[in-house]
Amino acid sequence: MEQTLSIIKPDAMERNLEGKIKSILKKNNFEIVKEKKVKLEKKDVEEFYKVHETKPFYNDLCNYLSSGPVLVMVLKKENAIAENRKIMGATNPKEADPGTIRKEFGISIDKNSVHGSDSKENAKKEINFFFKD
Ligand code: IDP
Ligand code: MG
Repeated sequence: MEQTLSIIKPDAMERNLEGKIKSILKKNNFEIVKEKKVKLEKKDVEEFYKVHETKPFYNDLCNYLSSGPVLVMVLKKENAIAENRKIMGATNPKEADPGTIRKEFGISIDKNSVHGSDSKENAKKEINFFFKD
């Protein structure tokens, strides 16, 4: 069984989509093994998204992710990383497949409702970032 990190971003939290997104995860047989609602400081987001620090959207991304509460979850399933990316859909909601979370709920490329780890290495790092025990 694999684990991945999922975040429900501020745009979705603000629209009270937490329950709807969690029910999509459960319907797709993800087990939510850990979860916490947090309001991140900008410096936390800067560290979390350090891989993107040279991108033109980095500063906006860090401001946005620290603009309101988010729900951070550890998801467990066979091939959880790829399976979660599949149900999330493409980064840009306009390009996401029908039925995906981003197609259904995403507003724009930045306000795309959810984050999901993209590799085993990053999943491990990201889970450890939020749940160091
Ligand atoms: P991902 O979330 O699908 O893995 P990444 O390329 O890792 O996409 O980008 C991280 C986040 O940065 C995206 O989810 C999105 O919120 C934001 N982002 C990515 N590309 C752009 C862009 O071109 N403009 C604005 N924001 C972007
Ligand atoms: Mg990514």
